[in-house]
Amino acid sequence: MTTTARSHADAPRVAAPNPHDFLGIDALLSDDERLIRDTVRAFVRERVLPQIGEWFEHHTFPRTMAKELGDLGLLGMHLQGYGCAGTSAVAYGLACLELEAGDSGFRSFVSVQGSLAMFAISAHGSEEQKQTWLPRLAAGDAIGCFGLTEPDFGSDPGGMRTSARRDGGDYVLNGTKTWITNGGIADVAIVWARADPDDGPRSGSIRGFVVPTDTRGFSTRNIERKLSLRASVTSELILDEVRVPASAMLPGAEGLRGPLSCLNEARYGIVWGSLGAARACYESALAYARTREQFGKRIAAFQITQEKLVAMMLEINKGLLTALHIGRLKDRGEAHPAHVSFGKLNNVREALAICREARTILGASGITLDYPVIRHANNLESVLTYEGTSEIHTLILGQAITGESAF
Ligand code: TGC
Ligand code: FAD
Repeated sequence: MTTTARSHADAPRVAAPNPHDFLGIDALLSDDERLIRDTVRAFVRERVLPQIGEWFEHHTFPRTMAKELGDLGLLGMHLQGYGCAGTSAVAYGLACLELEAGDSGFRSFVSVQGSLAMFAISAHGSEEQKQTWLPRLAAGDAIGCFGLTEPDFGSDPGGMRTSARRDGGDYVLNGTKTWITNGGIADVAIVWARADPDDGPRSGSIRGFVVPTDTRGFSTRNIERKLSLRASVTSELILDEVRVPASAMLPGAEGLRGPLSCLNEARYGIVWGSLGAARACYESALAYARTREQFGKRIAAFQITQEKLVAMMLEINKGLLTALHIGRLKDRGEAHPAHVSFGKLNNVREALAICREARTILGASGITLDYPVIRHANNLESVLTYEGTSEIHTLILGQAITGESAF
């Protein structure tokens, strides 16, 4: 039997793949999803990209942006009621993607406000807590933060020492939280504490408290000299005999399950968001390679450059399919936390590799803020660590497939 090689002329006439959406994933989205995606993309192009280099350089997140993000309906957008937009998980993921194509600091702001602070109140709060805080947080009139990590308990929050001592009709909070996004600009903090500290370490019940940041004894100290996520405020929260009424406790969250349920939401946003940073770096490297000449040729014509660009394009498309699949599972109520760990581990790891590789294509130009690549690569170092390090997500997945806990 003889075989005849098919030429391109024999192939069915289909459009050549788009280098910016190679697998045509756009076609898998609904009109509503594309509209939200395009709206956020335009916002990032007009309001974030022109100034992000300066904000990153000056280590600042402009507080006025909270209101703009609120006006767009992006804060707590996947939550229902109380001024929240009530979108699908996929739409929320697409917004995270576009925001992080601008800068991880913007996606972080939206993650912490919507998926951590607001979700904690929405899922576990009392009616009074919801009515007091959710509309203001959704509008961007108030800023929220989420205090879980402590100086001695990062990956292992179950060991936390922050305490909530019952005193008559009040609780009195003592302890220190650290690495808290938005801490220094927040109006309200969700503080996780051990509510019966006299029972000893690891016992007792972890509870969440809704703490207005102007409560006496509550103070913050910003963490300076960060070389990553510079367009984001990261702070210590110091709680020194902070007295709150018992009604400040989140009634629906008891044990470590409470804060971890919030992390599922924020981790999900990162599954998408990290690919925004990766896409921005791929596009920057592709554009640069098509114009930069060395040895009398465009560097895009060198095989090694092409290999790098192709590897980036493959991982972005694979990552997007993963994100979309997990998003559709989430919208059907079928996403397990381990699915989210799959996406967070894979997509952040690949996004960071893409940003670093993109930096090499830009040569020396790649190390400046004139191009986005080193900024994104530096940001993703934080993203790899927060919301569960890559090692912790590996162990979550290891446990899911072997049944053995190796923490
Ligand atoms: P473990 O015994 O496994 O679990 C304790 C209880 O929690 C339940 N659970 C979950 N519930 C909901 N969602 C999840 N993903 C859950 N994972 C576990 C579990 O069923 C159990 O429930 P119950 O009722 O039986 O008590 O707890 P462990 O102490 O062994 O820890 C497990 C581990 C290591 C996975 C967990 O501690 C962990 O995820 N560590 C990583 C910590 C982390 O991710 N911190 C993030 C801080 S916030 C942040 O980084 C914000 S950055 C924001 C930004 O700027 O974008
Ligand atoms: P550690 O837990 O000390 O880990 C150090 C190393 O040991 C890591 O490589 C880790 O993977 C590894 N390791 C730990 N345990 C194991 C194990 N069992 N097996 C194998 N390896 C292990 N937290 C909040 O609560 N709220 C926030 O808003 C917030 N925002 C943040 C913003 C930024 C910019 C950053 C950088 C962090 C933020 N965090 C926040 C904290 C973040 O969640 C923690 O940094 C993270 O959980 C890791 O904790 P750690 O830094 O103490 O590292």
